[in-house]
Amino acid sequence: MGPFAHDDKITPVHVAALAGGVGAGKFLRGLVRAVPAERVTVVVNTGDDIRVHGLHVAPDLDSVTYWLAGVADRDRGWGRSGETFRATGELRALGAAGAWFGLGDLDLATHLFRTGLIDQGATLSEATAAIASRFGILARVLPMSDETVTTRLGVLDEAGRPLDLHFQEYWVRRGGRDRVKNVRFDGADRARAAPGVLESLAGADAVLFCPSNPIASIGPILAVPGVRDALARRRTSVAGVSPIVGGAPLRGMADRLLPAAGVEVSAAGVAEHYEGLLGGWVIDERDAAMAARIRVRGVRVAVTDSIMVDDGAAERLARVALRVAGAPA
Ligand code: FO1
Repeated sequence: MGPFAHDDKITPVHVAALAGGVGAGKFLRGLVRAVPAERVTVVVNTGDDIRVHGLHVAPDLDSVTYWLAGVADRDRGWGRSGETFRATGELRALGAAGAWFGLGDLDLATHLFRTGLIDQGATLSEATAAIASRFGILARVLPMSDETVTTRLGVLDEAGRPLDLHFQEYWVRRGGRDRVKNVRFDGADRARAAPGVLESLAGADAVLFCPSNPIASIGPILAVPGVRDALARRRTSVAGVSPIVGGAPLRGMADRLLPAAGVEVSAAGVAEHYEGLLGGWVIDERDAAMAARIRVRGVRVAVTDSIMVDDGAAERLARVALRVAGAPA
């Protein structure tokens, strides 16, 4: 421990975090208790973004924003608490093409506002900053890129027919029932990292991988040119929290996507998938037996209770992650 008390917030640490959906939201609430929020930059996946009813919907940017603002729906995992779905109900009655995607009435305001700004010439980064500011968020929330990158899946349906689906069509419209054969990030090779992304990944004292889906959430961020190199160059102070506990994701579809990428569905399998990028890896107590397998790859391992039952648990987990990254707060 440094010269300051354990629970103070004056340790001068800057942290960058790579983030996706609900696991990231919970973790980030803990991180901004461990480190002053002004010193946290969150780089967010936009591969799930989709146009619905002419609106730019950015599920992971919104998840991060709503969780940090304390307005997320903890049980549903996405969207806002106290939400109603009257507009979506009406759109379904009208037979609107995109109405399979449930947009809450409060959430709709975010998409209307973001789309309006973008139509007037703002970048996604600028629109994101405006939304974060409305919610009083002190952390810097950055999309991974201002350019369009789209996560698409090659799947086989129940009859064995091949389909090519947007991530949201796979997960929401079709309920994740198809067998995933491959995942790709269309547009990633041409995309440029958004302003501040590569700078924060290079300049932070620690970079943390949130416990997010390694394929659908972290995968698109790593596919943006320059991101992998920025992490590999400072690998020793990069650490992650395993999203896989006891051989399964706590939530979501990582267990269906990891095998399609040839990755074992385990805390060790994900660490190996991030090989060359990680200096430290946090695994749950249930996976303690895997620590040696990860350590032989030159990665420091911390074993802890990683279940974020509340913000206090998330803060403890964030402190463990910072410590294993070599930047205790
Ligand atoms: N998930 C669902 O399971 N059903 C939905 O209708 C749905 C709508 C939705 C709208 C806005 C938003 O920000 C997220 C939404 N999600 C919905 C969650 C989303 O599909 C995924 O969980 C994330 O993209 C993964 O991080």
